[in-house]
Amino acid sequence: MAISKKKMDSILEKYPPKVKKNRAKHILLKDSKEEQEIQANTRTVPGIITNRGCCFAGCKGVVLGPLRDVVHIVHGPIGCSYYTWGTRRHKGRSEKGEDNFLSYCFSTDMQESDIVFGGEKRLKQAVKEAYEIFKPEAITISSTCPVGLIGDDIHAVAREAQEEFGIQVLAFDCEGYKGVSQSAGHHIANNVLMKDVIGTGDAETKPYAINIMGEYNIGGDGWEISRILGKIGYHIVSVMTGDGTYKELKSAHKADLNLVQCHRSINYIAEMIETKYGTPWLKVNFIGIQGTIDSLRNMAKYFGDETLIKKTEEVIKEELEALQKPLEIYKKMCEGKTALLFVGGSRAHHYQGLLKELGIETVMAGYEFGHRDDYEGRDVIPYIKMDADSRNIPEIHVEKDESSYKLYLSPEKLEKLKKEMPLNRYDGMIKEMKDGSFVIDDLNHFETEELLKSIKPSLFCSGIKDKYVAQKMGIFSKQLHSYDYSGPYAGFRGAVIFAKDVSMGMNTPTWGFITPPWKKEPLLEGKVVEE
Ligand code: CFN
Ligand code: HCA
Repeated sequence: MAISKKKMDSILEKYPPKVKKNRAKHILLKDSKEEQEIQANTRTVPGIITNRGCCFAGCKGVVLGPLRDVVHIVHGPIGCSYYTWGTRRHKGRSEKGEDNFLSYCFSTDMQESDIVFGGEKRLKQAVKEAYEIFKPEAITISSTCPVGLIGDDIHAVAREAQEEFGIQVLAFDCEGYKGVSQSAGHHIANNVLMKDVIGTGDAETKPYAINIMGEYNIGGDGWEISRILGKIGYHIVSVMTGDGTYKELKSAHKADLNLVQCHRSINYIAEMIETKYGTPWLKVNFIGIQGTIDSLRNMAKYFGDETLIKKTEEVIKEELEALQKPLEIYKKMCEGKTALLFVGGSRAHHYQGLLKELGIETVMAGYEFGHRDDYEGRDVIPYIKMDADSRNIPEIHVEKDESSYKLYLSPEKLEKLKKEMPLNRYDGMIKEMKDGSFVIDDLNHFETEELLKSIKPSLFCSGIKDKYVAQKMGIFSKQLHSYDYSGPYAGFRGAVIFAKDVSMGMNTPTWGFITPPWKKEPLLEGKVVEE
């Protein structure tokens, strides 16, 4: 059941007036007749316990962490390392004796004396030990909050170590307090990888060379995507960064096309590669059956090769045949159910198509830290190379300012491009949602509880911080960050696994043994609801 504007207002009524005013800007009732705006990527009101992560989480945890042939040293007291050790489920496997350091947890474990007298010596020693014991391809150093406060020069340590050991040592100023969420950390990681790593390799590439960007192999998602792309005949140059390697990343500039799965975390690299090397990027979504099909078709269209287009259709047909039967069973168990989604900066959008395919309606959705373009969309023109040829096309006008190229298209050309390749416009979440449903940014625990009580969705897709709040209310909660212990959920086979998991979760008799709070305590209106 969706909720009314009146109900939403009554929830906000509980806040002091200033907080209410702030939160109201982050909440939007979808109305397709209007051009809608939402406030996002702003500081959470102090006092509200937000679900967001920090800058360090976005840099080291999200973007760097999955690179498996690199030793990632966390410079700081041990907590930041411990609490991020293995929880994100970005899987990695190595072949032919390659390195894989993913299961390790490297930290300088700073003590009080390091905070008082400086931690550079300790960091230097940690880099030395890591090099001598593991001999990795490269080492990263990520700063946590106290490092920024005491002013350790991690760049000087990295430079010295780089000279001494002859491998790249990359330093990231990703102190947790920077920015308003983990989003700042994505940006910091993107900048350094682009500046110091991408473009330094010279690996051989084959035809149809692509990078898969913003895909972190959570629960094995990237493996399923690679399986499909491999079957069609694509050559994957690098994956950023799920089950990815530093070695491959160095030659990422040699791909013909960049696929962007999670726009939020990797759009910076996608755009910088486009500007520097002229490689276009294509927004894809391999979550959901139609999403996967559309993405594959758009890729084939980009290369425009008849054999590739034919092979793509063959693979789609074969994959669809294999999943039809199991999917029918799960669809029956999902039909008519409702979902409330609150995840990160892309999945609350990406999963809506898959849910719809199973017959589950998304009645409310929001990001923790998405930016306005993740909600409202933006125009991208990924398949026009900014090279001499395209500059000669009369309706495209390219200008170069100090730092980047700008592409101007005539409105007619833009309209035509949008029609030709629907995924080319990065649509954002709002467009996906049904009229009358709520979009809500940077949700918090108070609002989560009130909304769950009012909406009583069949499914709450969120993370570890609020999963059990929902389940204690008798509402099945699926972690869309870690997939609990399951996955992959991407691609064709992943769609069936997701369907199975949510069918079981929503239909288990367990929920009948729990008395939800709305049956025993007053709601905001002060009445106990009788059902
Ligand atoms: S794997 Fe990604 S898909 S990278 Fe990002 S925005 Fe996080 S870690 Mo949690 S699951 Fe989540 Fe996205 Fe991109 Fe993951 S929705 S919050 S920072 N995210
Ligand atoms: C992070 C990582 C996280 C947390 C997941 C959760 C992840 O934000 O630092 O809150 O359940 O996916 O592991 O988003």
